[in-house]
Amino acid sequence: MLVFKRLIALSVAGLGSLATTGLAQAGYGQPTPWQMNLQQSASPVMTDIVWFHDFLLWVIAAITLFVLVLLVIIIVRFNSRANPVPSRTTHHTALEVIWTVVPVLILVSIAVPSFRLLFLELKVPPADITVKATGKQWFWSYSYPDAKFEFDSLMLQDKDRKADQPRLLAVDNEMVVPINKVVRLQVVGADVIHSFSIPSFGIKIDAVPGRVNETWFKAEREGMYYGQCSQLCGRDHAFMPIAIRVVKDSEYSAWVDQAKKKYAEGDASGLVAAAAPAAQ
Ligand SMILES: [Cu+2]
Repeated sequence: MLVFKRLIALSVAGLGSLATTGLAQAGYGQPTPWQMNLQQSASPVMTDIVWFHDFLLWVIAAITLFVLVLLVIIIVRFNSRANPVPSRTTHHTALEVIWTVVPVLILVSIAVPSFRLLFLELKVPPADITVKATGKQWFWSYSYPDAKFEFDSLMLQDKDRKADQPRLLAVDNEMVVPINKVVRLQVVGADVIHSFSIPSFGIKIDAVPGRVNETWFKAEREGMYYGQCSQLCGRDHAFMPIAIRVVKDSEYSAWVDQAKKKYAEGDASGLVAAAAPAAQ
């Protein structure tokens, strides 16, 4: 019993200390100190992912508690002191049917929303704009095939970073997309396998050399959204963040006009050559 009391005291103390450090509500687009959950959703897919995650958490918690209760009953009621003469029961048809059917029902209730989510992620709806992201050692290039320009996006060094820009996540040239528009995202690797990931949009897709992977997102909230390369890709893997700025339609068209001039062809290819001197 002393062990139980100590365990309870320990968990109460643990919860208390978590509460006082301020169990952080997860933020949008980037991690927050002491974050305890997924980043907040800014796209329909992520909203479903968050729902599915929470739903599974309840299912898992219920199963774990149920098993714990069974174990405690067995320990208390069926130990050799409390129950010196064990029953010799070996079959119980009703019980066996229940413990087969109930888990099947639980699995079906998980499978249905799981497949629905999978199809939502995989089936790209008719897109408003297309952006192609190319993973390179060790930065990303974004190309807007409709507007015909391409540019490189490199992590900002500490000396170039403004106060409101997050360390290791902010970049020099952000990908810009309009709000509430379906963005078809094509992802490819130029040298090795990278992975394109933005937690708040619920996307993570491998960038494989010689193969175009496709996914989509619809940003439902303006602001900055950050992610990181999520496939170990070499020396500077930790330093090739992804930054997407979501803006109003009018700001987006203004940005496209300006970007067409800024990233006029020729400049971009020069940048690529300069930024990737030695792939390994
Ligand atoms: Cu990487």
